[in-house]
Order: sequence, then C-alpha cells, then structure tokens
Amino acid sequence: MLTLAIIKPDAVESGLAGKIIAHLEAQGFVVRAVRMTRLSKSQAQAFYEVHRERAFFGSLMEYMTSGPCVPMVLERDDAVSHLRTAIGATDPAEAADGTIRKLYAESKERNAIHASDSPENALQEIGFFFSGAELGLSAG
Ligand code: FUP
Repeated sequence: MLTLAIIKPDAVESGLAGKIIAHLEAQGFVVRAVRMTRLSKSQAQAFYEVHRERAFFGSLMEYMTSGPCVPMVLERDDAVSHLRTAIGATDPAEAADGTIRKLYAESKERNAIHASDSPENALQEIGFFFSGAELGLSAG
C-alpha cells in the first residue's frame, strides 16, 4: 500500500530531511517517489482546503510556503496507519517518544512532517504531487 508524506519547511531548513527519510526506511517504508518543491500559495490552500475556516489557516499558509518541502510516496504494508504512528501526534509536546514529531518537530504548526490520514486521502494527495509516470506506473 502507498501513502504520502511531506517533510515540511522547518525540517528541510534544519537539514533534517535525510535523517527523517532514514528513520522511515529503518521502519520498513520504501521511497517510491520523492522531490523537493516550494508550494505556491494556491497549492498550499488547495492541499489544506479542509482547514480553510480554521483560525490557524493563514499562519499555516505562511509557514507551508516559507521554504521548500519534500513530498514523497512511501510503500509498506498498511502504510497509512503505520506512517501515522511513526510521525506521532500533531503537537510534538503530545507525540510519543521515538516518533518523528517528538524527535524533530518545533511546534504544533512547524511539526516537521505531514502524513495522509486515510487510504482515500493518500491516493488523492499522491495525485496532488506525483504523476503515474513518476511512480513507475507507465513508461511516461
Ligand atoms: P495532522 O494530520 O496531524 O497533520 O494534523 P491536522 O490535519 O489536524 O492539521 C494539519 C496541520 O495544520 C498540522 F500539521 C499543523 C496545522 N495545525 C496548526 O497549525 N494548529 C492547530 O491547532 C492544528 C493544526
């Protein structure tokens, strides 16, 4: 099964992308696609559309467009729930020991990594960043 992760701007800026990818590989995830990109405002708004009415939305948009991020497609058994466990709670202060957010996140907003929260959203979010050709699904 595939899921989507994004190493967020705080972690990229702090030089943690390699450590985070190594952490995930050590937990059995295989990287199937990866790139570095800086989200435009309209891309960030579309990606976080579900949070548009929340008080933190404007600040989240500023942050997510503040620098490059690293979206990637990860594969393993039961990938969505295993990745959610691996990243930990949204707020690093509440994240379990050994999770990526506990180890590397700065705050509830600058929380190092995104992971899809359902198989349906994983497919949609993979399609947001990657084409079938980039996933090796066609000669492209
Ligand atoms: P998660 O699925 O753990 O990334 O968390 P949510 O989907 O609830 O939130 C998406 C992003 O919004 C978080 F990663 C960070 C940001 N956020 C805030 O900045 N403040 C909040 O109170 C909640 C979420």
